[in-house]
Amino acid sequence: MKHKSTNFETKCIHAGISDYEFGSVIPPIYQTSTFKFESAEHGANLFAGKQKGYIYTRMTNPTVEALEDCVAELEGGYKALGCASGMAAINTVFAAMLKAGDHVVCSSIVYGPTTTLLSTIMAGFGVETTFVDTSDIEAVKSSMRPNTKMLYVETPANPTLTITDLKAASEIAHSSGAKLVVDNTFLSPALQRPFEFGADVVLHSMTKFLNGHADVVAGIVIVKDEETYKHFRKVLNQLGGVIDPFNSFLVHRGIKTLYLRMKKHCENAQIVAEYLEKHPLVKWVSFPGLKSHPQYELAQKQQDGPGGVISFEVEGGYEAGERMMNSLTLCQLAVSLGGIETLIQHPASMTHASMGKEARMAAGISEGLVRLSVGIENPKDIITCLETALEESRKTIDAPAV
Ligand code: LCS
Repeated sequence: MKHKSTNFETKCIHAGISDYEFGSVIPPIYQTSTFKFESAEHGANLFAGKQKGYIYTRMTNPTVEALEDCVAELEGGYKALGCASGMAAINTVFAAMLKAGDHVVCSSIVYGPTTTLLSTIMAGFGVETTFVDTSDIEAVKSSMRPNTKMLYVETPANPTLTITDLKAASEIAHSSGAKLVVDNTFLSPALQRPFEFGADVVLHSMTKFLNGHADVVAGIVIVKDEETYKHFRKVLNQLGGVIDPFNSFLVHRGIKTLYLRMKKHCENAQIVAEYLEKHPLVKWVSFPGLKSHPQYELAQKQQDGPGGVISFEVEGGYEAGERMMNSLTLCQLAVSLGGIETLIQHPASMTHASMGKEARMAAGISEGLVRLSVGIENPKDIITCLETALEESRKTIDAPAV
């Protein structure tokens, strides 16, 4: 009988299906679009759900299923649905849970395209959204309406790292007859498992920490019960935004080292955040592992670590920040996060540009904010790179006004 460990590092290696064809230790890549039926009757039975088996890869595929079962177990859910990207996962959740006339309460700070999706496409379909600072639980409570079907939170939020109290949020959602959906991308199940605090649906951009190697775009939705799973599966099958077998294999391989990577991401980010906080050319730093983070205590309660993402602002405004980003020698100037390499980007002109300045200002995403995804390099090398770049940024401050 399969030994079920409760230790996360063991789960990263063994979670999900363990018996593969031919005794393969690692899930084989079933790179096929379709599956042969033994007979016409067999095909009909599979379609009718009278027999278990595979039909067509948009519906299910053994390599994809191996990854889905692994992530579902890591999150403590019932089953999962692998998607083509994080945005495909979010679209699947919205399509499965919302209809015209429904109302959504969403964190004012979430990944830019999530905000835009709600305020444009979903609004066009007749779904209204109220964006609210979900770290303010009273504000969340007063935003709920009789037709609110979903409370959507990202915690820590991209890019400010604002934290939402998941237990309080789930209590508010449930007492209003709504469901709590949590984007858990920034921490991964290694550091936060929203179902433990009452969430109804959890989703990820697996492009980030779950895969961890910056070589795949993928997403996943995890649900708690069979009924929801069956409904979501039908919706995903109709929308069509499924993950493919090869990317499933790569993400599954990445997950084997999730525990180790997250530990190192947290350690490195803590060192870098403390360094930045003391630096005279840094205006402010937001990182859940710093006592100066307004929700440090909450992070200690609901997270098993601070995560690997830091946001900060350089003295001297946009120009100084730009000069700093153009002077990097090790950290790479690129969007995305959660990979083994350190990445830096400027949300106002990049990941959150689609929101528009007004919405960014209202949400507290300043024009000078820089986001750093700390990799697993030696932290001394990351700091040396930042030190040189910050010194370069000083030149814009010291330059005489023309
Ligand atoms: N959720 C969060 C929290 C994200 O950060 C992202 C992407 C998504 C969902 C969407 O996932 P995707 O479709 O890209 O797999 N965040 C990005 C970022 O901050 N920079 O580039 C992508």
